[in-house]
Amino acid sequence: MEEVYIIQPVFDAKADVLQSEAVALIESAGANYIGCTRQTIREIDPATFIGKGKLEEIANELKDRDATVLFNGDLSPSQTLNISKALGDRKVIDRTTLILDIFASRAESSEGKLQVELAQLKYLYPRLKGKGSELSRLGGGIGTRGPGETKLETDRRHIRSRIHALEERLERTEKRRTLLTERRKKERVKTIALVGYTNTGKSTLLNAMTGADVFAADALFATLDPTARAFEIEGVPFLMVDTVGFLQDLPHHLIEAFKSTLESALSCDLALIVCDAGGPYEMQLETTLSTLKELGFSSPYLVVMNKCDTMEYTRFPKQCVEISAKTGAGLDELKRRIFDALQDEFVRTTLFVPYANMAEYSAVKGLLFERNVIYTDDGAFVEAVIPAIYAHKFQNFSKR
Ligand SMILES: Nc1nc2c(ncn2[C@@H]2O[C@H](COP(=O)(O)OP(=O)(O)OP(=O)(O)O)[C@@H](O)[C@H]2O)c(=O)[nH]1
Ligand SMILES: [Mg+2]
Repeated sequence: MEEVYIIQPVFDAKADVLQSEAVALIESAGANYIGCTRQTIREIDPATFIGKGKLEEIANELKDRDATVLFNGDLSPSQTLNISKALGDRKVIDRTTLILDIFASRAESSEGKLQVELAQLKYLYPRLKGKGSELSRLGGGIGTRGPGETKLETDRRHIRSRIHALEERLERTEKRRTLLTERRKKERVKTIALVGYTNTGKSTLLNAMTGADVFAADALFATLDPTARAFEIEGVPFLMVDTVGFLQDLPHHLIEAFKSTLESALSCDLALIVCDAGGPYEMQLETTLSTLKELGFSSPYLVVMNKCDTMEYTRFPKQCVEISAKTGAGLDELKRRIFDALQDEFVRTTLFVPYANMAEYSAVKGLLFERNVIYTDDGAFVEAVIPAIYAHKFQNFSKR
């Protein structure tokens, strides 16, 4: 198993969370974390980011080991090269390379695979400036694995044409997806998007709400591709969409790579921002909101505090919905809150349809959701939920 040693640059108090996340990321990539060095940064060394003295110490500590070094931040191509040289030609990866590697192993849809491979190659290309020695420095493992079982193209001469081909194919899938989104909009099924920090339980919640069987695991970025499942509240069908989790300092061009798939999920009627009630939920919420802002998100949202089963008591503002996707606690309340949040979109009413007008009613009844029908001597009482935009079509049947 690939061994990974972390260099953690320290700018402020955020470093602790970033460091423990890096350990989780290493494990999510199927590698083995072996140790860490922290370096407080007052001034960035343009050549090697951290000081030469520190690099000598690390070189010494690792001299008998074949470990990969993760720099838990973003490095320029030449900094990566210089650190690698200072550590005796050791394999050095940065945070983006590691995250991309996990994304590659998680991508399932063909579009997701294309997006990840494209992001990987675009990131790798300028890092393969030199000839043989720099290429071989990458060796195998993290940073060289493409989506699925593929190995990334690491021949600089071939990368350009591969990038071009991927871009063309993505453009075609994008067009097809836009058509699908438009159709969904026309069918007027309301979509609820699950968004939030990685590992907060979004997929578990999707499964609990819809009876789906989506992969959920104690790993970072278990979900990559948006997945949609249908469910009902009060007889009204909804669509719930699961999305990729966010992370602090998620490299900007990673967001860029997923922008198109995320945008379609985020053009939802309501978003549920899922947080881990027992974790650093303030940071999770902040990260999620700022990432959403970057993506141009503007739909209404509810904040959902998940994993409340792990807490002895909770003290969240009452706007938050407290649930446990695992035990099912609070899910009925969540459904109520979803319905309430969308109340302007629906009219709950009871119609009276005289038997003489049944044909007229039948012609439009596909537009509403019947909850209960009671037949009487001269007609039927229909308890229904009507999408607000169609309310006028039922004016003739308003209850007497
Ligand atoms: N105790 C507890 N654990 C939960 C709850 N919901 C989810 N989990 C666990 O949290 C871990 C992450 O769950 P996922 O549903 O994969 O989380 P996610 O937000 O989809 O994560 P990514 O797709 O990786 O972003 C899993 O180990 C779940 O079993 C909950 O309500 N209580
Ligand atoms: Mg998930």
